[in-house]
Amino acid sequence: MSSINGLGREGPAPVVEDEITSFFGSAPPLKDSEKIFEKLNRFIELNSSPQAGGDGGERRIVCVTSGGTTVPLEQRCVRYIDNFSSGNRGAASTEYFVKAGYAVIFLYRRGTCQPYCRSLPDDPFLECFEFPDGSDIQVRSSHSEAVKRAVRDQQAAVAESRLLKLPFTNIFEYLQTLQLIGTALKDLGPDAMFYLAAAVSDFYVPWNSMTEHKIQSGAGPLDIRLAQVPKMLWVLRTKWAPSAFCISFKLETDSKILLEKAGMALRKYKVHAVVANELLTRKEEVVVVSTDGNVLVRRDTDKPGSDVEDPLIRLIMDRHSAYIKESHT
Ligand code: PAZ
Repeated sequence: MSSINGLGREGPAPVVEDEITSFFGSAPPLKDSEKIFEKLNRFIELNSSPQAGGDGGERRIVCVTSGGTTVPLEQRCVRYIDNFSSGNRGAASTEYFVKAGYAVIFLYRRGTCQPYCRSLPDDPFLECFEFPDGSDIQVRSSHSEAVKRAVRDQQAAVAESRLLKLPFTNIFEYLQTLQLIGTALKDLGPDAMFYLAAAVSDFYVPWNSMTEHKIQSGAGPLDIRLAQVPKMLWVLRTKWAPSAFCISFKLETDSKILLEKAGMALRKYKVHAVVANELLTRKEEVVVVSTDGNVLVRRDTDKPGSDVEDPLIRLIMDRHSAYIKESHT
């Protein structure tokens, strides 16, 4: 599945504009794009006022991408190619960014892990409530602390305009929304950050070569030709938001090639760091690869329930601060 989805594949040389124009030109129009654009601009405006940062400065804004993109096989989609990503990395990172004072645009795959919901049971809505003795619905005492914390933190983040959630399902919606965010954040220059933790498909079926209706099984074995998704990271870095601080991720299952591939991505896309992780250990440790060298970041195993995102976000924030300082000198 992941090889079809192309996770971890090195892209071709920086994409030509034709490929990108053709990708966006043939994609189905993004639903509600005007509303999304308005929401984005309002969020950016609120966080760019001199009061927003609390200490006399503007608040920094980070776009966190999270979860995997699907690749539809039919226009009226019944079947699609997917990948493993749970959205845990993006959701956890969002919580730590908000805690550190950032405003977060959380671009997430529908149905994946959400910020502040990680400590809730798997089926939170049905598991968290009860009707004791036929009285009104209430939160089960066993879940009450976790639910209270989740509701309080999520509502505070939204009320203080620190969290804007934008959903996607397929590769078209993801890249179209990322483009809107990229161009909306352009004017923030180095104060904006992209933290691209989503697992993005490398191959797709172009919309205009996709069958409209459900593929029929009677026709025998299925041959599908997948086109390469243009490497939008390059466009993000050179056109949409060239001054933004940019962190990309690299996942591999073979530890022998992980750091080499992360280094190649760093050089090719000129991102400020690549977070390298292995499928099986991704919740325990990551390596931050940059031109300053490689830094191993580990979860604090002495602290029960700790996250690798806690030290990771602290490191990324320090790097972002240094970048902003450097950009102003
Ligand atoms: O979403 P999750 O917490 O299950 O996994 C996170 C991750 C492995 C998808 C992320 O850390 C990552 O490496 N994303 C980029 C994957 C890639 O395209 O190489």
